[in-house]
Parts: sequence; structure tokens; C-alpha cells
Amino acid sequence: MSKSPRRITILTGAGISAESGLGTFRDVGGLWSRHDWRDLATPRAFARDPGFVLDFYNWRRAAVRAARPNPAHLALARLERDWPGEVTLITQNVDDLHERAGSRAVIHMHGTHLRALCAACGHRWPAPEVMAPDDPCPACAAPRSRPDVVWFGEMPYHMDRIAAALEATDLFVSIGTSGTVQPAAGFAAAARAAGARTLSLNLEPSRNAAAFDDSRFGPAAEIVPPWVEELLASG
Ligand code: BJW
Repeated sequence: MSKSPRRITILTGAGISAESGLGTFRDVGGLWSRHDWRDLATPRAFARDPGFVLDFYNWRRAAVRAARPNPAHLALARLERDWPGEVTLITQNVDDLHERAGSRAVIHMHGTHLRALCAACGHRWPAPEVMAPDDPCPACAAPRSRPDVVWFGEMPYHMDRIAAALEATDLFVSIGTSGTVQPAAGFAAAARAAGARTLSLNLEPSRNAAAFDDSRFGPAAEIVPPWVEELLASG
């Protein structure tokens, strides 16, 4: 690595939690190869069959509660703690493994399993372990509780903060994401257009591979910790 970057922006995806035992979406055997996303991850699917959608998320929430952070999550928490400049951590993941590893300021652009959202009034509250279609909203009592996650066709969260980070960053790093889903798939190109260097840490080349200046391939739990060590040694 040449000149040490001051501001670092990191985007993580399902691949960083794969070695914690949580499934990815688009790999062989991934969630969207076994389930049709149209039946599970759209507002229309929830309106059509809320019980089916909530059961899917109840199962996923239980898996998240049973999972533990892996060395990649721990290394990113260490980077946030020890890096002398700014580190912005954006995740597409709805699990809380970054927080449980010690990361303090995580931007959850696709929401979180741990919160419920009222589809009628927009109120948010901590998700119970099991959500059911007739659960009343604590604020308006409507039986329209859903997980506070971002489905296809919905606007991801915190886009203003993310745009500001991409504009200002010196180094953009993408970890464990296929580069398939917009707008996250465009972040590397946006950061590069604003003058950042871009690095991909992934099992294999992602769909947006052309947007990266450098790449390292391998399981996140193996390649992220040494990358963090190198960076801290250079800073
Ligand atoms: C490892 C590893 C290891 C494995 N170590 N690596 C046509 C029709 C309908 C919609 C669209 C359309 N064209 C465009 C759209 C928009 C749509 C979209 O992008 N669709 C495409 C798929 C076609 N996007 C949206 O609708 C988004 N909203 C939107 O665009 O609003 C308008 C807008 C415009 C402008 C600005 C801002 C907004 C919303 C997207 C919501 C995505 N929601 C989900 C579900 C969240 C809840 C849940 O978890 O159930 O988010 S879908 C799913 O995909 C989830 C993920 O966060 C997201 C990304 O997946 P990710 O993380 O990349 O996982 P994988 O499985 O794809 O990849 C894993 C990678 O890890 C692979 O590369 C592996 O190799 C690697 N890996 N093991 C390291 N051990």
C-alpha cells in the first residue's frame, strides 16, 4: 500500500457473515437459490401473505441470535478502534455481528432483524423473537408488524450519510458482497469517481469487479485480519 489513507469507508455484505454460519443470498445453496425473493423480500409479498414472510424472518432471526462474530468482524472493530483517521462502516447485512464484535457506528443500509416496523404508521420497536401477523403495533395498534429490513423496491436507509462518506473517502473497501444489488453495487464506482482508491476483499470476483483498483480473494475470516494488520502498520 502506498500513501496511507486517512478516511476509510467499508461496505460489507453477506459473505462476511458466511463463516459465522449465516447463509449468503446468491451463492450456490444461498437463500435466493432455495427461496424466490419475490415471495419473501418485497412489500407485495408481505401484503399477500404476511405469515409466510414473518416465518421466514423468524427463522433467520433465530439463526442470527445463535451466530457469533468471526475474525473478520473482530478485525473491522479493531480497525475502527485503532485507526488514527476516520472509519465508516456500512453494512447491507441485517445481522448484528459487527456490533457484537465491538463496532460502534455501523450504518445498516438494509435495516436490521432486531427491530420491528409498523407498516401502517412507521413506528419502530425491538423485535420480539417471534413475530406474528396479528401482533398489534405498540403505537397505533394496527396488526401490520413487519421486520425493519429493506425489501426490493424500497429505499435503503441513511443514503445521505452514505453519499457524504463516499464523496469524502480516501479508500473504499468492499467485503463479501456480490455487487449485484443497487444502490450498494454502485458505491465503489461512486467513491472512485470522487477520487478514492477501491479495494475488493471477496471469495471471488464480484459482478462490479471493474470498479476496483485492487482485489484480494479468499474467505473473509482469513483475508480481512491480515489486511487490517497491514493497514494499521502503515498508518
Ligand atoms: C464470501 C464468503 C466468505 C461467500 N468470505 N466472501 C429490476 C427489478 C426489481 C428491482 C430492480 C430491478 N433493477 C434494479 C432494481 C433495484 C433493486 C436491485 O438492485 N435489484 C437487482 C437484484 C436487480 N434494488 C432495490 O430495490 C433497492 N432499492 C432501491 O434501489 O431503491 C431505489 C433507489 C434508487 C437510487 C438510490 C437509492 C435507492 C433495495 C434493495 C434491498 C435488498 N434487500 C435484501 C434483503 C434484506 C433483508 C434480508 O436480509 O432478507 O438485502 S436482498 C439481499 O441482497 C440482502 C442483501 O443485503 C443484498 C446484497 O446481497 P450480498 O450481501 O451482496 O450477498 P450475495 O449473496 O449476493 O453475495 C455474497 C458474496 O459473498 C458473494 O460475492 C460471495 O462470493 C461472497 N462470499 N462466502 C468472503 N466466506
